[in-house]
Amino acid sequence: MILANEKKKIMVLGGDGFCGWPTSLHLSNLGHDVFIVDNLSRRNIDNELEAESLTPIQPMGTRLQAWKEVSGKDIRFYNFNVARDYDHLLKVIVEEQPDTIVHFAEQRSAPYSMKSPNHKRYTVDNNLNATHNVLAAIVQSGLDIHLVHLGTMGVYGYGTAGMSIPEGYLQIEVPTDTGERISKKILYPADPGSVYHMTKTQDQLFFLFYNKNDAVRITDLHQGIVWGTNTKETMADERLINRFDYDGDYGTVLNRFLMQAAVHYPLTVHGTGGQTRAFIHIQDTVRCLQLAIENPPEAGDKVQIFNQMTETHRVRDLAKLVSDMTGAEVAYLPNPRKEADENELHVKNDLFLSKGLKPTYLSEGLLMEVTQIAERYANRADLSKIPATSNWRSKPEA
Ligand code: NAD
Ligand code: USQ
Repeated sequence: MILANEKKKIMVLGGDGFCGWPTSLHLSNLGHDVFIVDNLSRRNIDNELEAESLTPIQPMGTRLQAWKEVSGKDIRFYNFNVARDYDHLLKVIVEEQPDTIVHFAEQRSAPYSMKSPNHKRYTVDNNLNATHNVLAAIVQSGLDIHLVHLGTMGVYGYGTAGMSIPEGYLQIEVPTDTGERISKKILYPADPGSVYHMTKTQDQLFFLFYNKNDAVRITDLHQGIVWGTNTKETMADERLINRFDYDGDYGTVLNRFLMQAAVHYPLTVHGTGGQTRAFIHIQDTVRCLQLAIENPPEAGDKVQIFNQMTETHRVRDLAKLVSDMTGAEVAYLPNPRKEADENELHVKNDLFLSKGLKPTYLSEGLLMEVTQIAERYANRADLSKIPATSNWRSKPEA
């Protein structure tokens, strides 16, 4: 719990989603005054894809009523499109006067963003306009609001040539025309691997500009792949359960493997499985959001960037881990994406650790996830939705 003078009013954009819902509950539980904005586009995409969360997520009204019964706390909900309804967004900001805006409201699947020209255009339109509208509205409101945005480790690309990826900025030294050497800190060079990831690299430039021009206080969290389902708060009542995506577009690799093991489907490793990625448990995601909100940049500070991840793993090692634990078979499939077959990945995450993050590692949480979620809801699975059908190549390679 927080002290009365630490209580903040927090606007959560995208608060119905996989990260946004448990974050809203966590912040509300701490004693902050939380309200959610979401246009339920993610639920509509489920309708489009004819896929559903493995867990039985409840409509927003039921979720909020359950939270009121469990905690005695109110979370308010506004349903509108942040990317389209600028006037509505500005009006809510001016009336509510939030101290912090947490921005999760983007289309977050790389495969979905690569399905067709229309999916590419929707992702660019939605994500860039959502982020730009929030920044423009903060400036137009005249309020001193701290914006906390969910970015991705994918802005850096995943190849590091042996060095550790720093937290956002790279110290470089370049020669001048007169032969002197000068030092400079620049944004780490962007290297997106999908249209979705490309929108996150552009978000960074929006932040750089609005921070420089209008002194907006911004924290950008470069998050790795989130695994797990529930947090302390979402476990309090089954009506609060979080979403668990397993389909070929929205399911992320480790949660897919856990679900596949539970339904006896061979684990779908793309290519050699040599891709190394960064991971974080959903319980640590909500804790990181709390730490970012509690540690805002000062007026005049440049954009604060934290790497929000706790460990790195190679995809084939994850498959082996899940297979050893459950007896699941492993299938090596042609990779539908264009990505390096094998990569090393070293990432710095000192900033969150120094602020008190105590990571939940795979070794502690995996088995619980298999038995309490994947096996428990296996009867809701539609196995026809497991294959990844979105292809990065316009034509299959010869
Ligand atoms: P999600 O799709 O489950 O949630 C996003 C929410 O935002 C949805 O409820 C959706 O309806 C809403 N939304 C989207 N566009 C909107 C708009 N224009 N107006 C109003 N609401 C809108 O995604 P998530 O997994 O919770 O991810 C949240 C954020 O975290 C994303 O920005 C994503 O890029 C980032 N992130 C996610 C992961 C992960 O593994 N899930 C990892 C790294 C970063
Ligand atoms: N992969 C498999 N088998 C599968 C699914 C994925 O081998 O069944 C491989 C992919 O080819 C890729 C890796 O696993 O090499 C990760 O894929 P993913 O779908 O788990 O994650 P990704 O597409 O990178 O996107 C997810 C979130 C996104 C977030 C990103 C963080 O959907 O919102 O930004 O993780 S990061 O990867 O660090 O950029």
